Amino acid sequence: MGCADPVLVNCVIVSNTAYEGGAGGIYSYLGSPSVRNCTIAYNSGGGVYVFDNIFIQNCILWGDADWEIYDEGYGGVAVEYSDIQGGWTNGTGIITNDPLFTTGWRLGPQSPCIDAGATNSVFADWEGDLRWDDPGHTNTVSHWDIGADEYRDSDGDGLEDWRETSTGIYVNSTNTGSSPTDADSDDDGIADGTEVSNRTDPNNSDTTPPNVTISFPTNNWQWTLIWIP
Ligand SMILES: [Ca+2]
Ligand SMILES: [Ca+2]
Ligand SMILES: [Ca+2]
Ligand SMILES: [Ca+2]
Repeated sequence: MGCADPVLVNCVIVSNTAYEGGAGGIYSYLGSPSVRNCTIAYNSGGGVYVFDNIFIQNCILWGDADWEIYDEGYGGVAVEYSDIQGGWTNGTGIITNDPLFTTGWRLGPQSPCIDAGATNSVFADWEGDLRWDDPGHTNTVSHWDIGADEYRDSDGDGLEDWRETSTGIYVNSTNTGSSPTDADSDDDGIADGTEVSNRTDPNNSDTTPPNVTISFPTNNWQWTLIWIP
């Protein structure tokens, strides 16, 4: 970006390559861009190059080769509530923990970026998930997540909304066919996430995990296996 003041939101800028004098993520020259809720990761040739000014808020900068932020020093680099590998010399609310990405550069369930960003005008994430207060995480700052993705499991069944595709047909753990607003899609008393973990179909009440009881007698040389289907 040259001589411009754009606002970038919910951008996933990953795995790009830049050569000498560039930046694989964002190259800012003679401008003052604002970068909010973006994920900039695993680019080569640097994450963000700043000639003069930039404002970075609720962003992940992780795994970029050469540097995460390079400040040429002719202006100001303001950073807030972001996860930056190796940290940054000044700023507010900066964390340095592995963001624990999962499929599609989304946040995994144990990501430190969940509920650790600041409230801003980016009310939905890159795939349309509304920013929300995850009941499984204590708010570090607000209920906004850091990065382009909002971790969201609306029905609390252990499967993020994006995995629950509402088709009624289970394909795999990233296309479960179950409902993102019904924790037990087939009404068999077993949560969708538990069914996927147990490799049963969350859309079919006929498939339930076996109830297995193993008892060990005290004589130590025989044992009994009881399977209640
Ligand atoms: Ca959140
Ligand atoms: Ca999401
Ligand atoms: Ca769910
Ligand atoms: Ca079920």
